[in-house]
Amino acid sequence: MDDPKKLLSKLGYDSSLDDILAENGWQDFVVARVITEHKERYVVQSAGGIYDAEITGNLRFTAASREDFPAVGDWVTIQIYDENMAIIHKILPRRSVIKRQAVGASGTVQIIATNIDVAFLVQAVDRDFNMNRLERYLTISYSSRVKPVIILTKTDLAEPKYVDELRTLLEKRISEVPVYTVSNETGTGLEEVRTLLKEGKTYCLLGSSGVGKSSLLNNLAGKSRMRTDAVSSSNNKGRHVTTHRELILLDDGGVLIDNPGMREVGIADTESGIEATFDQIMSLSGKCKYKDCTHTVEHDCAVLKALETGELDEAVYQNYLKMQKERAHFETSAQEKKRHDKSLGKLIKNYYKQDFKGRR
Ligand SMILES: Nc1nc2c(ncn2[C@@H]2O[C@H](COP(=O)(O)OP(=O)(O)OP(=O)(O)O)[C@@H](O)[C@H]2O)c(=O)[nH]1
Ligand SMILES: [Mg+2]
Ligand SMILES: [Zn+2]
Repeated sequence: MDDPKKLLSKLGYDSSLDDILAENGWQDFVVARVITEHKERYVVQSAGGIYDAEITGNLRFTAASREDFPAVGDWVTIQIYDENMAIIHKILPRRSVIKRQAVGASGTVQIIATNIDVAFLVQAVDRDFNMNRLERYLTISYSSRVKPVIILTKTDLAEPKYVDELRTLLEKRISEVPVYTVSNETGTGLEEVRTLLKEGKTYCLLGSSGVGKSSLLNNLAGKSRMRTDAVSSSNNKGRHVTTHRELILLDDGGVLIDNPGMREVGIADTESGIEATFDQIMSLSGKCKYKDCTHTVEHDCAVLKALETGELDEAVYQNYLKMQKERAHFETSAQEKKRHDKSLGKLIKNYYKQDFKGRR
């Protein structure tokens, strides 16, 4: 068995967390990392072992939003009360948070994972390959301040020439993001990905269902840790093999977080993420005549000019517009929600005031 301190640092613990514990007077608590989550029930790992955990009533009571609940990847303080049971008291400040805008009416922000160093953006080179989706994942990584790495899987199913073409296309459209190609079937390219993994660092696997995230994790772990499944090509719609997020500590160092495939990747508050993703447009925009140029109808717009000359790719431009629109929509609905909450708060306050007056 590993020495406890060593195990924690393998899990990603570093001394900056010691300072946080000291500042808050939490040194006497046991520190653990959240490794899975099922509807407010958690599994946490500490130096001493793995525990089923629940949050304190106080934590639940004071939680104002989803972000106040523990998420996979979080460092938490716990109190162990049985051989394998624990209570989560506090969530330590998060170094990074990967989140997305949930689809549907609720429109809430969903935390995918926290305290991540690198996001592996996984796409298969078969018919799943989709540049726009990749740009979405990229935007999410940048706005979470997590370094992205693109991993193309299932290279055994495509002509090598096609894989090369994709790589060239990616290097042109998404510069400065490393691209790796692997086959989970034949093992080609796995070694290169393995060299990326560093002890004490956390890697999050993101991508659609069936692209081979869990297969990649198993290959990197050197054994089967996650269930994978043959998604038959006739009915692969909506069948997620992985059903919950899970954090796995690799024997050789490195922590991997596997996720259920995402069908829709809504972007949330990601102005800076969009800027980083569409860096070509951003640098062009410096030459637009108007500072607040929207690059749609303005005269002397450097972006529109580059589009005309072909210097800027039409597809990149269209995806940029689409994501800006979505962001604007997100911001309006977030503002509306705030306004609504505020007026609701006022209403309640007034109600109580009246109530008290009435009684007097
Ligand atoms: N030919 C080939 N098949 C692969 C490769 N990687 C994964 N697969 C197969 O693709 C299917 C789905 O793989 P998973 O690893 O379960 O996919 P996933 O991304 O974890 O899917 P979800 O858990 O639903 O998000 C399985 O049948 C795998 O055997 C690959 O590189 N080549
Ligand atoms: Mg999976
Ligand atoms: Zn412009």
